[in-house]
Amino acid sequence: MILMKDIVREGHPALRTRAQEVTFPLSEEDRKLASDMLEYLINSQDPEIAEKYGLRSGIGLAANQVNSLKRMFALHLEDDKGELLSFVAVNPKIVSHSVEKTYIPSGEGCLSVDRQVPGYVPRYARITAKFFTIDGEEKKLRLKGLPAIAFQHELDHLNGVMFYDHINKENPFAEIPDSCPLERE
Ligand code: K2U
Ligand code: NI
Repeated sequence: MILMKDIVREGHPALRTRAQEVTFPLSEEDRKLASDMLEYLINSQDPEIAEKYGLRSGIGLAANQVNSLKRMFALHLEDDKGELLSFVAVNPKIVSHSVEKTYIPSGEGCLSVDRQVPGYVPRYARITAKFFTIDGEEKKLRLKGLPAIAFQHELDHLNGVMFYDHINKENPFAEIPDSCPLERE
């Protein structure tokens, strides 16, 4: 199972390296990595397991964060209708997005960043995402709200981008044009 010791932190070159496309069929190693990443998120959201193993809760995890430069990430969260979104996205892309932006009023965090970095992180409010499942099936999803934000946060990781790269350096809480803050649950 993936533990916090397996998650690389700021300063590790993997977080600033573009991950490479994965070829199908996935190798056994890649299938295990995908399964381990999703398992981490599930474990991290189980209070007993998270406590027992000292896991930080996460709704997304990208391969770069476990020092693997493959274009895949796991997401495990509920959407605003309470539907569970739980999958590993392979070779993910955003194929279209809204002009409107969104952001989390309290800012974003990251399992690879052991500090608070205050400020608004502008994200597209709605996206159409395309990716492959670990079995090579192409999926197309329209996402909004926290799922859309999480997808963009994880896709950034595959491109060596950290959430704070998007924060306004002069004024971290400057109003974001044409944006609407994420509604609290
Ligand atoms: O990639 C990661 O480090 C996991 C991130 C993903 C994420 C950050 C901000 C906004 C969306 C996704 C977080 O650790 S997941 C923790 C979390 C939990 C609930 C809501 C937001 C962030
Ligand atoms: Ni992150």
